[in-house]
Amino acid sequence: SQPKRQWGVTSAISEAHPTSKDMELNDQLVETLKRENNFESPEGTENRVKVLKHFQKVVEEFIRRVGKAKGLAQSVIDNGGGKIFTFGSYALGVYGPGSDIDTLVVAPKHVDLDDFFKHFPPTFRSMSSDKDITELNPVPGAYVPIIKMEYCGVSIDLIFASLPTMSSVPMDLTLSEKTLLRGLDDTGMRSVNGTRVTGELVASVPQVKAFRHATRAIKLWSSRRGIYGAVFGFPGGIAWAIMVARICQLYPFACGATILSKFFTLMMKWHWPRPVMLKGIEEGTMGLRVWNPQIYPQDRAHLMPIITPAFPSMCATHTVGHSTMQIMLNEFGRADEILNGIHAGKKTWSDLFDRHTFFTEDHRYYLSIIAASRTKEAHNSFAGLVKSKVRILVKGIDESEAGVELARPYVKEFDRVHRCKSEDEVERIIQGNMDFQVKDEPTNEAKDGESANGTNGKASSNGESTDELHTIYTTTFYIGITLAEGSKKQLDISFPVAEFKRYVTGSDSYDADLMSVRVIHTRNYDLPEDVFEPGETRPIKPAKEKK
Ligand code: 3AT
Ligand code: MN
Ligand code: MN
Repeated sequence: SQPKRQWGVTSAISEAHPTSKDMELNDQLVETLKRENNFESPEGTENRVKVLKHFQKVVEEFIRRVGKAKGLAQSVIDNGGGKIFTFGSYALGVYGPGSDIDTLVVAPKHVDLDDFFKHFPPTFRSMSSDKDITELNPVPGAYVPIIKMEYCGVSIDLIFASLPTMSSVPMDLTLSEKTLLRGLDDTGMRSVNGTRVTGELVASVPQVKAFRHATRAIKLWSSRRGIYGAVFGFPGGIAWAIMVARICQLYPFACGATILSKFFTLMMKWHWPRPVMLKGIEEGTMGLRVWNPQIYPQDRAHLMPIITPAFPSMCATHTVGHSTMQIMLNEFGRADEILNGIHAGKKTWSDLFDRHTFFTEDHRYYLSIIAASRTKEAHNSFAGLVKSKVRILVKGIDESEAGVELARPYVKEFDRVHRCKSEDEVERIIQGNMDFQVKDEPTNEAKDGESANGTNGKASSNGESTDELHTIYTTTFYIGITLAEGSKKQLDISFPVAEFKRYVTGSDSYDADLMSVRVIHTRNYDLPEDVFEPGETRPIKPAKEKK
C-alpha cells in the first residue's frame, strides 16, 4: 500500500473509500446539479479555452507595444513575455454557463498599471473582431483595478499585476513563490492574491473531482439559502471553497456526496472561533501582515475565521457578524437533517437546494434601506456605496439592546426606476412609495438631458407632454428582523440607523443634492411585488390586525 500522507494540519478522520451506496448518492447529486444547469456545456468550455488563448496572444502583443512606446531596447521588447492566469470559479473548475472568467494579466516590471489601462484596450480591439466585443468597461479606480468585458459571449474580469523583480515573464512562470511579492504595492498584492489562493487551494485537496462536486453543491445550496456573499456578511466563493477543501482533507478518499454530508455535520459542530485552515500559517515577512489573533485584536474579533492558504494568509470571513453566523448555523442544521433524510431515502438532493423563504415566511418585520439618486451616473456609484455599508447597520443592530434576536441582510438588492412630476412625489419615492415605478429605463435623450443640466427633472419628454418629469433611481436592500422573545414590539434602532447614515453621508462621493438614503420599517404584507418569485405566496395582512 501507498505510504501515508497527511493532508493539512491534522491527520484524516477517515480514510474509507466510497461504498457503492456512496457512489449511487454521488451519481444522483451530479444528476441533480446537471438538472440545475450547474455545468458548462462542452462547447461552452471549448469557447472559454479559445477565449483564453486569444487573451494570451493579446497580452504578449500589448507588452511588446508598451516596450516600443517607451523606446526600450529591442532585446527587452523581445523578451518581455507576459502571461495570463485565472482565478475564481473557472480556475477551481466549478464554473457554470453563466460564470465569468476571472483573469489576471502578469507583466514584467517595465509595464505598469497605467500602461495596462492605456494600451491594453486598443491592442485588444485591434486584434479582435468588433462583433465579438460586446462590452469593454475599464474601472481603473476600483479597489482592485479591473477591465470588465464581454467577449465571444463570455464575461471576463481582467485584472493586472506588474512584477517588480521580473524583466521578463516567461510562459512557465508560476505565482507560487512568495519572493515574487517582493516590491509589489498593495494593489498588485491584491491582484495576484486570487490566483495564488486558488493555486494553493487546489493543491491542498486530495482529490480534485470530489472537491469540485462538493463545492458546486455548496455554492448552489448557499446561494439558494441566501447565505452567499461577503459584502453582506456571509462567506464568499473562496471562503465556502476553503471550508469544503478542509473536509476533503479530513476524508481524503470520500466522494463529493460524502464530503457534503460530513461538511454539514462538522461545520455545525465546529468550535468557532477555531479557524478553518488548509495548512499552517506562514509567519509575516517582507513587512506583510498575516492573520494572527494572538497579536491583532481585529483578528481576535472574527467569529468564524476561514483562513486563506497563500502567504500572506488572511481571514476570508472578516465580515461575518453575530446574526449572519447564527443564520449559517441554522442552515447547517437544516442541511444536516436533509442529508440524513437523503441517506434514509426520505429526501432528495433537490430538497437540499430548495429556495429560502426570506420574504414569504421568515419575518414579520423588515427594514428597507432605500438608496435613491437623481441621475443614473450618481446612482451607479451611490448604490455601491450604500451596499458596502449595509453590514454596518446589521452589526449596529446586532450590538444594540433593541430586543432584536436576528438582523438578516438579504443578499440581493432591488434596482428600480421611478418617474414622477413633483418634489412631493420625489419625497414619497425616496421613502419607499412604489406608485411611480416604471418598467423601462428612460430613453437616452432623457438621460442626456438630465446629465446636461445636472439636477434632473428639467427635460421634457419628446414634446409629447410639457409636464416636468423627474426620474429617480432607487436600489433597495432588505434586512429581515426577528424580535427576541418577549421584547416589546416597538423597535428602537434609531442609534444604529443614525450611525449607518453617518457612514454613508460622510463618504467623499456622497452628494446631498443628488442622493438620499432612508431606512424604513416594512411589514411583511407591505413588501413590494417584485421581491417575490413566480409561484411564491406573499404574506397577507391578518384580517383583525390594525395597520
Ligand atoms: P462565478 O462562477 O463567477 O459566479 P466566482 O467564485 O468566480 O463565481 P466572482 O467572479 O464574483 O465569483 O469572484 C471571483 C474572485 O474575484 C473572488 C474574489 O477574490 C474576487 N472578487 C470578486 N468580487 C470582488 C470585489 N468586489 N472586489 C474584489 N475582489 C473581488
Ligand atoms: Mn467568477
Ligand atoms: Mn468575477
